[in-house]
Amino acid sequence: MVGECAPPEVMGILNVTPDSFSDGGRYMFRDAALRRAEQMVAEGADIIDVGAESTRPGALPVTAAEEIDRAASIVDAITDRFSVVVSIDTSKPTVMAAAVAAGATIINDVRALCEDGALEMAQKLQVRVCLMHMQGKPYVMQNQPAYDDVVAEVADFLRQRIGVCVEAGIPMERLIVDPGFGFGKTTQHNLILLNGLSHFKTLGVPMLVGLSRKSFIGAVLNKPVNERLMGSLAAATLALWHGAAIIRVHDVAATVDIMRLCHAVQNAGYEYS
Ligand code: 9MG
Repeated sequence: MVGECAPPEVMGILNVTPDSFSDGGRYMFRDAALRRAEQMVAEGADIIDVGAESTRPGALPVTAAEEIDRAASIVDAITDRFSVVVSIDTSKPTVMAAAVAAGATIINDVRALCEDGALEMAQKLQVRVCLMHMQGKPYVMQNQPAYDDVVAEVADFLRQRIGVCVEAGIPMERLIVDPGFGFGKTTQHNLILLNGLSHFKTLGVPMLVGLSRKSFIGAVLNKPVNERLMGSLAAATLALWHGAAIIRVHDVAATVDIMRLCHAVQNAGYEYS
């Protein structure tokens, strides 16, 4: 056997928004959010990603105060009760600070620290940061996204953001990248990205992917959001195979199973001669 690769991690999605695309409103209240977090931990989640502003296409923005109000006490309660890493899904510096003060140790920023003050705040907080690619802004990002070469352009953007972070004093060891499936991409762009995902290993930092229940899976399978589990698992399997280190999902238990199987195969020890 050649060296064992580290087991991938499963990040469970905990939306504390009234309008999240597939579980809108259900986890709005603290007790319900905590029960959901407890369930995901029991199912094997390594990370819980708490998000208080929906990033689905067409979603309206919320204020920083509203985001802090929705997220900080939940981050605090999760880190108090459970032995699990918590990430905060936000682009706003004040929300980053409040969530990290409450116990979050990863910033998951779909805007890759491009908002005013975000880069400086992430550097100051000294936690891990996930830099995601998005073409356009959430409200309009699905209005005719265009690329000459989606894999190369997304990778170039992420490489440039890694450079900016390192320059600002955030070391490579704290960085994670994410090609941003569904964020300013057509179905075809998403499929090409998934097929070309191993290219992102050249960036030299771990890769996170969020594929769970996304529209391109629905478009290929012609299935509504509540019937996309099998498609999501197939997409996650391919992503793991192409080198993803963290998989962001709604369905934790099923993803933990496919992740364990992929990891076992990847470490089985056969080499082509
Ligand atoms: C918040 N959020 C929604 N989808 C996402 C994805 O694909 N990746 C990351 N990092 N965050 C996401």
